[in-house]
Amino acid sequence: MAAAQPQPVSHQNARIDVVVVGAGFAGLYLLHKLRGLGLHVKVFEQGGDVGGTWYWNRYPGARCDVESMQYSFSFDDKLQQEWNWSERYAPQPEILRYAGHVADRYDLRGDIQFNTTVKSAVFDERANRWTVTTSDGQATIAQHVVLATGCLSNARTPEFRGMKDFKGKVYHTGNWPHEPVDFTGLRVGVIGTGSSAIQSIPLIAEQASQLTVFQRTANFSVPARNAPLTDDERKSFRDNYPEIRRQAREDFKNGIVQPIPDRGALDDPEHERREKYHARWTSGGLTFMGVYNNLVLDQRANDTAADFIRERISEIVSDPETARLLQPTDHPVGSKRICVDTDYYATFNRSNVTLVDIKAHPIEQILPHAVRTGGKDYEVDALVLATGFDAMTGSVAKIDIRGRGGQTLNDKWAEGPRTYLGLMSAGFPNLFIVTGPGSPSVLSNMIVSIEQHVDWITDCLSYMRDRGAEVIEATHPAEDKWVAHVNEVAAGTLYPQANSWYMGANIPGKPQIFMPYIGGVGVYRQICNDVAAKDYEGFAMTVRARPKTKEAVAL
Ligand code: N01
Repeated sequence: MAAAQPQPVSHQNARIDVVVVGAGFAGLYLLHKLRGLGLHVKVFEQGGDVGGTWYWNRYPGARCDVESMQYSFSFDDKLQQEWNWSERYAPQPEILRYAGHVADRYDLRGDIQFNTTVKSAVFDERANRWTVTTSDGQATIAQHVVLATGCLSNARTPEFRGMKDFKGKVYHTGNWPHEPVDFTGLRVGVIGTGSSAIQSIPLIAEQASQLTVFQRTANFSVPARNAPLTDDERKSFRDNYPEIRRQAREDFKNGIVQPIPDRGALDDPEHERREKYHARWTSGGLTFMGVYNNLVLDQRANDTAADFIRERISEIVSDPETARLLQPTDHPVGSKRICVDTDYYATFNRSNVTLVDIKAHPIEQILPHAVRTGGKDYEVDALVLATGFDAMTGSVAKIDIRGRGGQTLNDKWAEGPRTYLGLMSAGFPNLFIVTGPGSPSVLSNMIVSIEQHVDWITDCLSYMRDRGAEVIEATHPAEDKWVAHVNEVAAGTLYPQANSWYMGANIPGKPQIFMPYIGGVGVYRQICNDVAAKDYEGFAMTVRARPKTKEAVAL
């Protein structure tokens, strides 16, 4: 086969100050804020519309696991007063409509180029400009690039022997078709039992004639207790939004307002502990992990919560062997993102649902109409891969990013991502990352973290402009110190014990390093604010080149 010819590249002439990659919630808010500074911004988005993760993840049952009254923008009070969330956890189509509404409300679409993938970004050290090349063959020159590419946006399809011979349809939860998928009367196989599978399995089971779930690792899941929101519930948020949003930013590690735990799990006698777990199980949602303040710190404390969930599983699931398989035993609860479900465990009581243990017997081969494991063939007409993402770094790694001295970001991150504050990586000037590795990102309510990063970046660009600074970059010593701090904080918790995507453990060959910052959004925000208040301590800024000299400013 002839090698693909390189596409000719043509240059866009319009002056662009900032190229933003991605038009999810981060890209939308960035565009709005940067325009407010009077900057010329161009957003490239590979999808056909705004919404990022909510554009791609259209699988049945997809909804947010953070309550919508909190998983929403806070930057404009009129927006949060006017938008009506219908349910406690809004379904994906509604969140996507919200993203579309934001784009229209602030008239953002004109500066977003859809169906366009950023291929490379190369820094020209003489001009102090990035050249961003896109799939349409254009090259855009910009002073700054902001990667708003999302943490879970690079869907991962494992290689199974014989996959190409499979005759039925294959779907990936992270890249679901736009047209409705009807499984009625079909034998469906789902591979994977993470959040996406746990949300979709109960709905697929209602349609399929037979559903076979291939599970490698059992996950902890708690009931969502989703329900329509009442006017009173909406009103109570709206009336108190300033304080609720402040608390989310400052008082809660994960950016979600919830009852504050005042003690550890072992401080209560067993019957009280069980009552508290029951109360959280009954009210539902992610806040189950917030019942005590040491569940992710102390193994014995964690065991009490894990045992409680395992008991609920054996209570719900009728077949003892299926219940046993569904009970996670290989990681502390919460060390992988806890799942939030509607009727997940009960679905295994249906006569048309079978659970297959592919830990004991890994998938040997995909046949034209079946999945073979443990020497047995499970016949399927369609396959759903709920196999997750190359998280946090995957989407960045797909772009050929070259900084100072032509170094690629992929080379620099070969042993794991290195950033200062999750915002910049040394050697890559004027390149920002929103919710990058080394920031709370996926351990938090993403919108809280997105707003914080976008505000910080916007303030930083405004500061630079006021001082005539042309270049900002993280210094190596500041980055080294931050990476060490991120690792040290993670090592003090139970998180690194799990083979999670937080650790990169789901991708064969990916360096295993705990990527998000566990210190909490409040602490982290304060650190970022302090850095800015100390004239961007740990960053170096360079003033605009005057005739032939460049003067590093001591800022
Ligand atoms: O992906 P996952 P996800 N052979 O990586 C299995 C967010 N999210 O899309 O654990 C067999 O969690 C894998 O098995 P194992 C949320 O943050 C949020 O479900 O590697 N199995 C696992 O069971 C979440 O954490 C929401 O042994 C293979 C599954 O596939 C994150 O996205 C909804 C395999 C992947 O689970 C990712 O969730 C959905 C192989 N080769 C997602 N490779 C909400 O807001 C992988 N697996 C509610």
